[in-house]
Amino acid sequence: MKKLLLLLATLAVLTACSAHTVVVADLDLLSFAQGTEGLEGDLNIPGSIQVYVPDADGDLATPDGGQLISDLPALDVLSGLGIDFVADVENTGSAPLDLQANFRLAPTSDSSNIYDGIGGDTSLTNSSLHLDAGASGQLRLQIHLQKGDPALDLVTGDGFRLGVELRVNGSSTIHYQITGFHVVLEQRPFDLIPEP
Ligand SMILES: [Ca+2]
Repeated sequence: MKKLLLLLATLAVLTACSAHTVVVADLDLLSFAQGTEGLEGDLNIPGSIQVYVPDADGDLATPDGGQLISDLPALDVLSGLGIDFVADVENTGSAPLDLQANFRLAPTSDSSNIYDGIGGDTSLTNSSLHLDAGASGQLRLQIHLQKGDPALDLVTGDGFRLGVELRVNGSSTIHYQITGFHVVLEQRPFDLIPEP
């Protein structure tokens, strides 16, 4: 009887596991970058600027296709997508600054501009930060999409695109460093079993 109970308990655990999501990939997007170019630097803010990271066209100030993420297994059966972006920012000038960040997700086909609302790109979340002269702060964007969220439909077997639009207002200078950009892919083990 003890054995049977143990077996039933084991089955219950296995059943629970099959309905759970598992993390299948934890991507560190910073490892895709070429050195520190675009990840750390100083910007002069002459009233207002907009920059787009990661920079895909050699100019931080122009919107582009962002970071293409592809060639990963089972992207078409994702049950969840987590994104975590962190940037450390210091106001190195003598006037206050306001920063706003907007996270974008787009299908692979939207290769020229994932910030214009045309071709399928969408806004995922916003974050803002006020920095007095000499102050430091952290800009963080965290998202967890789950099955049923329309934004997750933009992720297909071909991949997807990601990017952040940063707007800075004020007349000062900043030093910035992007310290984290992780993407976590989640799947249900059941979905990974090929249909006969
Ligand atoms: Ca677009």
